[in-house]
Amino acid sequence: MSTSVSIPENIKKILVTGGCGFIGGAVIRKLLKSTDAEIFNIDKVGKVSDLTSLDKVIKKLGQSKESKYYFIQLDLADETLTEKVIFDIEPDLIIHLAAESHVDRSIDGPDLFIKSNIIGTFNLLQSALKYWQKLPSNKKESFRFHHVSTDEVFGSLGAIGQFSESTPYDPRSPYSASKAASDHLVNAWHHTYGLPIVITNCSNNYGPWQFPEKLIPLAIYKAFNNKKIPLYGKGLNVRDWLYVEDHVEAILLTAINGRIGESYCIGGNAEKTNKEVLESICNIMDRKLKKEDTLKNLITLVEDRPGHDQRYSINFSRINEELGWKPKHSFEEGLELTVNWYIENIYWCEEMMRKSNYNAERVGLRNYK
Ligand code: TDX
Repeated sequence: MSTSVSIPENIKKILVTGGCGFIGGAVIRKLLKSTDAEIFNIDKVGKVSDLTSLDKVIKKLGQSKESKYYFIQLDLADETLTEKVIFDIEPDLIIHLAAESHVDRSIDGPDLFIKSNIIGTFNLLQSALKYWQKLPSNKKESFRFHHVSTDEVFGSLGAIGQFSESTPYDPRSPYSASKAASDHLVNAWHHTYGLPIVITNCSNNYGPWQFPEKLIPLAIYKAFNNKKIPLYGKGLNVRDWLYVEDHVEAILLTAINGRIGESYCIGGNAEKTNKEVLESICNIMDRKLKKEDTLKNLITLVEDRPGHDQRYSINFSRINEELGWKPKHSFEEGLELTVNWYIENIYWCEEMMRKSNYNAERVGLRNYK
């Protein structure tokens, strides 16, 4: 699918942070296919990071793209090195995705989330600001700092209502609190120092290459291996699901054409209870794997997540009206593509789990009891 955004000629160097993550990797793969700009990936390569998704695409694209892609292993918590790298690269655009992102892990160990998501963003902002202030006026004018965030900063909805750009922040987990803090820092660097920023707040993403700790890939992995599929609480919490490629288009569109200083809410128009999501996965897998007994029998209610947000729903009118974006994949299409990919790449899940010493066990209850 071709992107509906074209990267302007004057953007010759794009710096992506967190390119070894699920969404960051998808952003880089799209950029490599749709621009001749040089792409720099800064990533600390944490526990659940993956380099294979990019290796494959770069090999396919051949030598010409290989020489336009640069990977720098760097933890943004390192203030001095971060500044040096920004000045060495001289980016025209920064897309900041590097973040710890799993709510359950943030419950067990919030420290890493504070360090990566808050201190990391602070260091990147400071370096970007110093760099931006020294740019010549034409480059200064066109430079952008794009911060990728989540709908979880808005808290939890009841049965009705939607999040939009004017919803007050009300984060409730260590993860969402750390993302909310990073959003506030980005806004403050714009209002106080004039740094040209854009923020996007997106709903739940799914698709290929997502580490199998999040609901959808975990459920596919468990079902494939005939293991119990854990459903938290009563399974009635609602999420608004967006196929990752649609999110990537929204990120690039807003990074290039979004209004400076604004935030844009991005959603999938696909609200589902967790129970519905798991049943849909099992239905697809029953069909594909020609199961006699439905895999739905594996779905098992387990203890709820502490502080579990009830419902997320996004009103994405702003990005739709201003930039013409809407999701291209329905939930059914996206889920089919995702299940297909995981069935064909189940070895990738096993390899990732082995590398990160994770056995698809329950996380997120350690500090609770
Ligand atoms: O085994 C599970 N069983 C289950 O019922 C897991 C892992 C999750 N759940 C529930 C919890 C949530 O209600 O499924 C829902 C989705 O859970 P996650 O995949 O962990 O995502 P969520 O907590 O909704 O947060 C996600 O959306 C916003 C991402 O992980 C964040 O990174 C993003 O910012």
